[in-house]
Amino acid sequence: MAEKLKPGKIGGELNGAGLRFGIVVSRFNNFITDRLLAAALDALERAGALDGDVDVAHVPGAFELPLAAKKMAATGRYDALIAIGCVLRGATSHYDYVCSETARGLQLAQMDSGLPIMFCVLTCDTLEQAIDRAGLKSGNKGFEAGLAAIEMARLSRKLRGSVVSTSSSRANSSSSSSGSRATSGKSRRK
Ligand code: INI
Repeated sequence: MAEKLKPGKIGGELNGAGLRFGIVVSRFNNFITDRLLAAALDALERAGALDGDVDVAHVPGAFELPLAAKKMAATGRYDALIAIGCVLRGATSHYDYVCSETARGLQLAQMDSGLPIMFCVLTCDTLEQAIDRAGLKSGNKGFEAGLAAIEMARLSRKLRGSVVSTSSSRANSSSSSSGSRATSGKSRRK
């Protein structure tokens, strides 16, 4: 019988100390986005992030989040970003355009920059649904985004030029002088 395969684990620990975070938050529906922001900051603080390591930028609405996130990513100052917004369905198709372009733009910014960007944009049919997700029945999506940002920042640091310790890489490093570096070790984000 074959032995059980033991895959190497690459984890993103929930330790925010020494990481830098950028948060971009929409003022539209700020009754909700303020609560998401407070919970995201709470998650970062509880996980050890420091005051000077977190910046918050405000934009008018969710539609403006992707450009601001892309510009924050381009500064090279951050380990992860969190984009916070709340889009509520109205009587017209405006909602659909704002939702789809915001999601698409944030994913593009993330993939172009190589920087993790958390999607903390509520897309709800009613205000009640949004309230439920900003601290009531369904928890707080801002807190979840804060934790996800830390995990992705840690994981990205590991995947960016670090030694991944697996049983096979340990075996290789003992038989090869080049060791098991996944990359050249340069600190490029992509
Ligand atoms: N922006 C939001 O963040 N949430 C909304 O619910 C919303 N609605 O419903 O219109 C909204 N619209 C504004 C949009 O994001 C832009 O700020 C605006 O179109 C200017 O570009």
